[in-house]
Amino acid sequence: MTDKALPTTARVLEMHRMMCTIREFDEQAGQALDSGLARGSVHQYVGEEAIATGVCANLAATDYIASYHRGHGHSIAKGVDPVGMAKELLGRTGGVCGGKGGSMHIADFSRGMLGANGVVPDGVSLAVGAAQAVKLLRQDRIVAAFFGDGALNRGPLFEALNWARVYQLPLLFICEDNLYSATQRTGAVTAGPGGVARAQSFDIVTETVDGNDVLAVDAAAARLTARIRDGGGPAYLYATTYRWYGHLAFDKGLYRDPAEVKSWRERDCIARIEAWLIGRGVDKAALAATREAVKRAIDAAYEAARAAPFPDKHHAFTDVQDIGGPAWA
Ligand SMILES: Cc1ncc(C[n+]2csc(CCOP(=O)(O)OP(=O)(O)O)c2C)c(N)n1
Ligand SMILES: [Mg+2]
Repeated sequence: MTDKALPTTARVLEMHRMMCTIREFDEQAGQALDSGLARGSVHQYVGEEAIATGVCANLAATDYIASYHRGHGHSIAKGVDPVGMAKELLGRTGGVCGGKGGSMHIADFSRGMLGANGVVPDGVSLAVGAAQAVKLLRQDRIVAAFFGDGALNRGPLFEALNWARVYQLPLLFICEDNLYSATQRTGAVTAGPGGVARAQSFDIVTETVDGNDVLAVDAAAARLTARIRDGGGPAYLYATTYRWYGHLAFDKGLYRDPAEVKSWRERDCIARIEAWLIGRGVDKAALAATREAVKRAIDAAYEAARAAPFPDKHHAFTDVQDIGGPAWA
């Protein structure tokens, strides 16, 4: 897609379905944590769906992504099966990581999803390594690294930007700025001119988009990924957005002004694209049917997860990195 060509209705309908799928998955992920079915932590992506959707719409199955703690949306948009993800959240067999990783460790190499990551912002370090490998092996693929605004004040991001630019790696950085790093307003702890300047200081090309506008994200991602595929080196997409819920599913987000939350909910990425589609002549009933079909599919995913057995205890030490055996212990 170029600037001049508006996306086809079919493409936008697909992105709409994807955003609805991500939202429904994470609404139910939050309920699973609240009810004790999911263990550990769950960071919901509700409100931010347009970014993962618009970026991944420009990635091939063979491309790689790396993510962070709020990673369910990126995984689904990259093609990871929601059934395997629901099983993973609930710690069951058939989970994408055998039920042993949970929400923050979802990875599925078969879909190019290199992993969520609980360490801020180590997904970008992983992505640089993957992009370096892609370049050394002369492979025809690119890498996309999603991270939050909390990464803007962490050293590994600067190392990653520097390395990617020095070696002109095929890497798209995507900063999802939802204004908060856990309970802290990021702007209050960020020196300098902000998140875009961070990348510009490494001479990396940047674009800024309204991250709640999936068409804007799609168009910017199309331009930047085309540039990267042409050998133009790394690029950086800065997308502004907002998470509807607390940092974790059980955080009520009381540190946020309710008026601020309300104003961002009014900018809902799904409602916006539905209005656009209706303007294109799509029937309201067709959009409602998509939402219902998505709900049924996600209900079935969590139902399958609840029905699946926990992993056998004899598998507790499989898939675990060998760090040296008894001598190390
Ligand atoms: C190295 C490191 N320090 C601190 C934390 C604790 N922590 C978890 S999430 C988070 C804030 C992240 O904010 P951001 O990157 O903006 O992502 P968001 O939660 O807003 O999506 C922090 C500080 C961590 N996970 N890793
Ligand atoms: Mg944030």
